[in-house]
Amino acid sequence: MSKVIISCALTGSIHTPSMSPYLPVTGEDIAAQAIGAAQAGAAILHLHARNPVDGRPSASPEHFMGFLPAIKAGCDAVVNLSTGGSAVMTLEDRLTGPLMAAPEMASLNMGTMNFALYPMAAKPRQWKFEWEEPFLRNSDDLVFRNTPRDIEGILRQMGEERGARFEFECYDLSHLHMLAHFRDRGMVKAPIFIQFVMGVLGGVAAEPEHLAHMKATADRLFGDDYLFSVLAAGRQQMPMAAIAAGMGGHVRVGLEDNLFISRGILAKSNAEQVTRVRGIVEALGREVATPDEARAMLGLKGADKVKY
Ligand code: KMH
Ligand code: ZN
Repeated sequence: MSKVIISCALTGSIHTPSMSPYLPVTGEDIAAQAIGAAQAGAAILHLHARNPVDGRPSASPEHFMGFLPAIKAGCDAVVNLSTGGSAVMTLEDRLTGPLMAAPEMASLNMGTMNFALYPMAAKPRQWKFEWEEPFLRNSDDLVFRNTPRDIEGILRQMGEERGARFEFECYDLSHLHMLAHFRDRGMVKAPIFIQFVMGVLGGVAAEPEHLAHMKATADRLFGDDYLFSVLAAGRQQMPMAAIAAGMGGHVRVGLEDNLFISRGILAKSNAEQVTRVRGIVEALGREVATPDEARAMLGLKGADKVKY
């Protein structure tokens, strides 16, 4: 089995500041936690931007630049910028930071879908900022837009024009077939890095039989041309990562997708989750890939080719 690429998703646009004091939202905290996650073994750092004042998801290039240079100076991990941003953003807004930065990797969401965060609003808590509760509650009437035309545009602008390669976010079987469609159009080239995204309310549930079926489908559609990673949101994060590693896959952890390190215990940093999943991977007898080994496996352009 290959070495295991550990991705870490540092902050995302799902959780809000009142949910955890350890969720990094300032440029300094995002950079420090990213470097810490790299030191713990993360080869890829998946990054969203936030408004440093109130932690609101942000598309602003200025907010991306609040951490990108420090991360580049502080570690050799691969930077993977989100083109998903937040479902409340327009596609144009979502792309402003990634287009400016021209990173080695970018996420690419393979279908329009519901992305329901509102169950998290139901839990009574003291909200630090007034934007948090409505942001969560209104996700019951929100569409996370990723049409084929949107996907084609991101492939062209981030891939063909800026040399980024992709973490293809597949939340369900239909997304695998959409990815195969773009491979058939000649717009997606091997090695294809597929993230099976599980446990988002709007996508496939984080259950082993769904993972087995997603992998069997990807095997049939992509053969030897793909690598798979698994991210499970919430409490299934580590169990599904363990199964993924046992199946020969790669893993993604991070506070973007899960705020806890164990039942009822908040993770104190992204590095804590990276350390936990590294222990699982190594206990299974596999080795963790370095950033340069990940670059070789994924055909990346190199950190010297980014624009920040
Ligand atoms: N938050 C993950 C469930 C993206 O940023 O483009 C999916 C994700 C998508 O990370
Ligand atoms: Zn993300």
